[in-house]
Amino acid sequence: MRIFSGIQPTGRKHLGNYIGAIAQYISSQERGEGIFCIVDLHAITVAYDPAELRERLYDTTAILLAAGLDPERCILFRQSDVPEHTELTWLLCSVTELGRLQRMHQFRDKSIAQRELVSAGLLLYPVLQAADVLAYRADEVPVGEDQREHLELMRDVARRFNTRFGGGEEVLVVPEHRIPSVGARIMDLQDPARKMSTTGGSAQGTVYVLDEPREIEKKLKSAVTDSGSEVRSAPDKQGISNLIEILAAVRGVERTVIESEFSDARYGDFKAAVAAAVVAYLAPARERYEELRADDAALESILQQGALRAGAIASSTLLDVRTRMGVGPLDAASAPSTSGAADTVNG
Ligand code: AQP
Repeated sequence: MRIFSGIQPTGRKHLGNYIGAIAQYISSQERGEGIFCIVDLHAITVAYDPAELRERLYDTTAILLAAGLDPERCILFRQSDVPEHTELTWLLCSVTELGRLQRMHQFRDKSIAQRELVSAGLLLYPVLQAADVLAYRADEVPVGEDQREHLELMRDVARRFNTRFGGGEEVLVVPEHRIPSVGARIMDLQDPARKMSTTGGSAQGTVYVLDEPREIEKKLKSAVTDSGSEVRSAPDKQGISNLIEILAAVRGVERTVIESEFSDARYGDFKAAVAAAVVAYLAPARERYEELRADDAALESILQQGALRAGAIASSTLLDVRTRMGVGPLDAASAPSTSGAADTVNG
């Protein structure tokens, strides 16, 4: 089983990213061949600072390693080091419906939030995401709930490609999403109607992976709840429901287990228990992070080794795709090398 997922090197990674995505990456190393990509090309679709992007990329690499990704057991690389991703994006544009891209929730939300330019990249974001996954013929994609719509598009793109160019074969694997049953959508602690988010949330309502324990406690203890007193999930109790979700995800149990355990608890005591659990949950990653982040050269070396391995897989898919689409010469052996990753990496 091949598992692929990408994560943006934007902002500071938060508890939603950790529970919805990173924790799944770590556990997937036990289940199959994990390929994880830090998607710097996605990050340039909204306003950004070039120097900061590079720093954030190393930050994100160090967080993933600190959380438990092991480059001996998975492939970890930077998207822009493997040019097959961008080539496949263009090729897949020919089987992607424009109207569908324009209706994507993320495109609509983010284009409204843009103060200056709404870039074409923002519209094509889901096609690049499809290319990321399809280039590796991945079977499974661990993501949070907010990515469900993009995953559906990706599956349709793969199916349409296979119908149009596959000649009856599944040239591109139609991947399954893996959205956790608990913790798929962690909400902002101050505004539990909105998801915890890098760009759209409140600072007080967002727990960052690298927050100090005291900061985490403060944020969780001041989480918005309701005027009731029952620790129970309900549509009109979004704040408490979110805290139940967080504690269930952190402990790896069902929500009902948390509801039974805290059925007689007061909100204050419940919040204190959630805070303690989150502090303990994030502590190992925070403690390992500083040492890993201090060594840019070591991080760069891990990414480059990962890009070499990723490029070898992606270039073989691209050869197949190009041939099927009638792009380039028919004789694959005479085609110019598409292994740009190796060129990039070897400088
Ligand atoms: N609140 C969340 N709950 C559960 N999972 C979440 N994810 C994001 N937010 C939540 C999952 O995290 C992974 C990485 O997301 P990304 O690459 O989009 O990184 P990001 O841009 O830093 O994350 P945000 O917070 O989602 O940014 P905004 O809101 O600014 O676009 C994905 O698998 C995602 O599902």
